[in-house]
Amino acid sequence: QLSVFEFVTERHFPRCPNVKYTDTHIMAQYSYQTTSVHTEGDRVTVTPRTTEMTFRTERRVPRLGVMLVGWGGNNGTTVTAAVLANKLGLTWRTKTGVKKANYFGSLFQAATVCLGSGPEGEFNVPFCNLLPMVHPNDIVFDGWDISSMDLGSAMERAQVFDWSLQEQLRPYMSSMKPRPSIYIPEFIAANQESRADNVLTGTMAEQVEKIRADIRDFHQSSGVDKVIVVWTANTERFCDIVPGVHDTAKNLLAAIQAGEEVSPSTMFAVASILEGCAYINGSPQNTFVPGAIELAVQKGVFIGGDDFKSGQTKIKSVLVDFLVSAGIKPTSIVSYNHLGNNDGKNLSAPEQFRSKEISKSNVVDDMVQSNPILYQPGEKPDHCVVIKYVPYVGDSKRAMDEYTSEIMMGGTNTIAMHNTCEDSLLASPIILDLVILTELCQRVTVRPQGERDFQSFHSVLALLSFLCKAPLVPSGTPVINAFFRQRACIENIMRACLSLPPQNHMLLEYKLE
Ligand code: NAI
Ligand code: DG6
Repeated sequence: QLSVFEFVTERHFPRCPNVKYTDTHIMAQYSYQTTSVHTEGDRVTVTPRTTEMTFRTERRVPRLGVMLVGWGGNNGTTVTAAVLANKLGLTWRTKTGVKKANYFGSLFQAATVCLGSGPEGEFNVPFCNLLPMVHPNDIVFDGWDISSMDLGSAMERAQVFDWSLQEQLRPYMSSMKPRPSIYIPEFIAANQESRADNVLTGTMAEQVEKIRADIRDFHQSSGVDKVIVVWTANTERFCDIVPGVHDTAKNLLAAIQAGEEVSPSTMFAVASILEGCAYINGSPQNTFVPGAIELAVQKGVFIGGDDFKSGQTKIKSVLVDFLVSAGIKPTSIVSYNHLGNNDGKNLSAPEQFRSKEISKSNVVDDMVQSNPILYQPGEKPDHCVVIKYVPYVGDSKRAMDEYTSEIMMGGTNTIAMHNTCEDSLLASPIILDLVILTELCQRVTVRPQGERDFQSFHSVLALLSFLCKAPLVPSGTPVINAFFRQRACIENIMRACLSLPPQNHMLLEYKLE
């Protein structure tokens, strides 16, 4: 599969001097331009800087295996079935007509990038054509669940897909069965206990070893080249970070041996990292305790999270950015939602709700802090998050938001919105984008001028921020929640891999005489 740039290079710019295609790599020379700001008292010094770099991207797209923790849940079954439906090119009839499998909601499969412009206007290409990357149809799935239900029945339990589509998928889905998983009841809501009929026994250390063996087994038996593990199991309560237990990699490994308090999601993270597999946390809990982060850095394995940014929070990261960057001052944000799926049931317990409340609430911080004209130091809008469990609506989540802002001369602007949609159909394309982007990042290395070796991205893969409610970033680096900044980061890094300048939207070529 040719990337668009290869197509463009061969057809239109046959002698592009800055990009070289070898049999194995795309080598791109890149001038990284930044602006460094230094303050001393009232004096501000602004210095433009340019760093020359080489971006190197491996061209061979591997066969990717994805292991989902919580495979039998709504997200797990939906993403697996959606990929299957796309792969098989399924269509199905509903009361509004015939529907066809697609990947709407996926940045890479359903969004485009403007490569540039010419006499015919702007030239947009599918995001996935920029660089060689995994196609979701080629992903092989496996996973674990504390519920033993096969994926055909679990898909029915999820009530996400139309019945006629389920009927077509069931023969394939029913043959998939989740592997037994780690279950420590106090981390998820007590109301989940009746599901837990597929659980590992033994010491914590033995259970981590079993998960590692499962990863190796899947890797070998499926014939995939690499495996990425994603937590899409129930939201856990936060784990207290105890010095001597969770603070370093060594202590964390010792704590697992000693059977101290370590959450199942952290145990999965440890198992994955020790197997050299990237691990993504799709839920809000603090899986990545300092010891898990240190372990990932030591082993050079990517980790990413936290909490898929799928609906209400995604809109928030657009809307608050719009308001603050337009000079309007949001003073109160109230986000209410109700849903009736098993996620909603689990979140009806206070400790699990608290994890979600935290990840849904921090999303406006960077935008507020960016504007000291509107906000005094430490000042924030009121921000209230409510989640209610209403079984009848199932996976069809209803979200209502009210944004109140101060406008000119004491005026008030209130925006209210209502959003209804299937939660798992929003989350599934995000799961795909997360693993596809993580896999791509495993094939990109960068060498700053003057250095001998190519470097990988930091193990804490901040590039995934676009897809996460509470982005995990390396210590000391800025957390960006604003939607378009996050998207531009992905787009511009991918452009850098092709030696293309960042998209600056200046369109000067149309603005001069
Ligand atoms: P779900 O409740 O349908 O699925 C979770 C699955 O995890 C269940 O099948 C459960 O049996 C299983 N499970 C629980 N503990 C486990 C363990 N220790 N090991 C293995 N399996 C375990 O929930 P859903 O809707 O699939 O969501 C999954 C997670 O993704 C939740 O934490 C949710 O908060 C999060 N999320 C969902 C979004 C969405 O739009 N659907 C967006 C953002 C996050
Ligand atoms: C209700 O808030 C349940 C949650 O799991 C959310 O549906 C999920 O985290 C998506 O959140 P958001 O804010 O991106 O729509």
